[in-house]
Amino acid sequence: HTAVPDDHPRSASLRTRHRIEAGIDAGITSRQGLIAEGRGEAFDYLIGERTIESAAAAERAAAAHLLRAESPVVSVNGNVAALAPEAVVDLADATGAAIEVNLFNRTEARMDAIADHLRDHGASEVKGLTADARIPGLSHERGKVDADGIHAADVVLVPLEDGDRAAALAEMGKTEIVVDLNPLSRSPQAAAVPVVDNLVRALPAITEHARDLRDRPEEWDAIIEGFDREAALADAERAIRSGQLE
Ligand code: PTJ
Repeated sequence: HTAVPDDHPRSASLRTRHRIEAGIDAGITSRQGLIAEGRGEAFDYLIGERTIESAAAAERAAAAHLLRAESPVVSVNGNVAALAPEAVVDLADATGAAIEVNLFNRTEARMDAIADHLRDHGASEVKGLTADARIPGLSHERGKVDADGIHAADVVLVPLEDGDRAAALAEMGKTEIVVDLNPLSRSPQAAAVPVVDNLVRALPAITEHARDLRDRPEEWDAIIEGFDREAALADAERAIRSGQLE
């Protein structure tokens, strides 16, 4: 690839796109991941490629949820692994969450490539390969999870989740944190905490809040209860429709 010039007005977004292409070449990202990236870029453009205030509030609530949880898990798919492997490991470190690879289009080759990639970026343990439990209501391959991972988790962060699986996890009674730039998509609609922000901004922001809140457990409940998911979704939709780009 030719390098993306820093002075290109959309250099950050072009660099992100190259990471997805590299993820496909490395056997990490699915070809459908390219389509997902295109949709994400379109919404990010409309929201002004920034973290809106209601998303920042969601990121703080997400951090409080992960810190308060008994068994939090961060779920990783082919797009997340390509875009932000360091940020996933950093977030898991800051919150004590486990990391589990969980794919929409599951293949053993991609599972292994993603687990290796995360370990190369400092993950000490990567779950998802055992696949000894199921999410009820999903077809065999799509429902596979680890018994001591997502299946047992009380709080799951599922960035860029498919709508069916987001609904099935919510149905299992899990507190779901979803990162998705489309506020109308079914996954953020199913989430206790919808984070309408780009994954590459959202994960480091949640980590920063977690580091800030880690030693102040007395504040977690109020932050969680003070977060209004409906208001956050409505605010994101308003930001997109207003078209006031920065
Ligand atoms: O690796 P796999 O097999 O698990 O597949 C992963 C993808 C993402 C391909 C799969 O889950 C999928 O097809 O997802 P969808 O249905 O395309 O949904 C992806 C959602 O994420 C869309 O609503 C996009 O707008 C949004 N999105 C894409 N990129 C980003 C994003 N949201 C936040 N940050 C992004 N970088």
